[in-house]
Amino acid sequence: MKRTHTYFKGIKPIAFEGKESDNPLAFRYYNPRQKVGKKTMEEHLRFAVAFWHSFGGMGTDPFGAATKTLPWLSAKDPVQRGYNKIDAAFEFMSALGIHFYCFHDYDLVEEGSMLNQSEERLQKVVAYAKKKQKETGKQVLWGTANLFSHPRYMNGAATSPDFRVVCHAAAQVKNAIDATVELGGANYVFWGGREGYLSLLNTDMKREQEHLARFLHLARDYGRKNGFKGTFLIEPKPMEPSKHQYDFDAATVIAFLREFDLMDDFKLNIEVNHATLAHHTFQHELQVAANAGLLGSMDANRGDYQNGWDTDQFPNNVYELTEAMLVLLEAGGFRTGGINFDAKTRRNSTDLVDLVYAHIGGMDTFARALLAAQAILDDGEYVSLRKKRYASFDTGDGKKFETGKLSLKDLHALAGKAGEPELISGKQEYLENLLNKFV
Ligand code: XUL
Ligand code: CO
Repeated sequence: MKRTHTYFKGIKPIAFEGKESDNPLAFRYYNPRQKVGKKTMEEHLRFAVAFWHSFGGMGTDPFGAATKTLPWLSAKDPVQRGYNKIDAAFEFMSALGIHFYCFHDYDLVEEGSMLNQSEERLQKVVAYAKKKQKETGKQVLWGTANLFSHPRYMNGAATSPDFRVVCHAAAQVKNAIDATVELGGANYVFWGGREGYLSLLNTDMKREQEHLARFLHLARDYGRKNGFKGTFLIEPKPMEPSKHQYDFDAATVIAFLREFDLMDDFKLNIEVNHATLAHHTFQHELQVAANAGLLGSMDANRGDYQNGWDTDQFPNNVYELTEAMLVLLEAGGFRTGGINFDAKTRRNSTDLVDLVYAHIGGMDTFARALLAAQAILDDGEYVSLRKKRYASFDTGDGKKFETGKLSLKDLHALAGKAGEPELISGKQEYLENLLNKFV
């Protein structure tokens, strides 16, 4: 069962060489052990690889067949393919110096034709992954169940109108939680691509959302009873593949968690391209989650300014990620979460080394953003300008308003007394330039 095969031939461990380096197979900014504030870069960023895109993505799209040859998928036996995929992933993580990975149940091994066959396969591959983790120190950032690919989920999984489908989804989640616990995973994710609807004409939305809440309670109870001490994460997305997904955005998910009493166990996994599909910025979604104390983890990628779908490209926008890193740092950073590259190389990027370039680029971009954000916070002007904007609430009547000591009538009286307030600039361009100084 053990393999010593090399899939990424000729790729030596990627080293930090500094920003003057011409070596395309080196980091220019990501220097894992460099201190940024109180933590090292690797402690801040906690990068993870995504099994589905990086070791399962073949380059198919709705218009065309696979373009990529993934040598670890060439074995005849599905369990052997699972072992080989794990070998490839661990080899890749070692080369990049990435310590975490994320998986769906059926990324680890293909689903069988019967539930018990799938379970047997999964247990074998999980045992192998556990052994590899022991040998290498690599860890699971999060596990999840694929509740969207199989045709049975075409009407939803936990929200399917067919109870038999809900049972299948539950079985998968039970097994995926077991796998996550067995592998010591720090988080368990729910992304509900099919938990939503295509048409209200055939949908009892209220009943479906109650089923989703019931399902999450059962999963939480099972996990807690069976040794899962990590964080449960919900990953918002507004649409695709459902026309309307119930976990639309961070605010919607937080309201749902509050309504159904799930706030103590669940946090949010915010994905860049999901935020932009919801017509928000990534930093907006992070801030909404942070304000509720629910900023759990991130799925890193980027959309496309012209296309309106989930293109899942690797991140490369330092300016935008600097804003995101400001939110993360001000919220105190990750606890159990991290940065999972839920991103894929383009369909015509067909060399294996393209996967290495993609991750180097993503990691360097986040490293630059982290450095810039920390420098902005250390400089302090950004923080003090924002604080100053609210200075009228720091003392006097403004403070009384904040502490609930004034009525609407009191405010009316104060308005009459104060006269028309003078205009105070929001200084947006000044702040944008300030950010630019540090990126
Ligand atoms: C889909 C997506 C998923 C989740 C895990 O848009 O982001 O890959 O991250 O199911
Ligand atoms: Co994702």
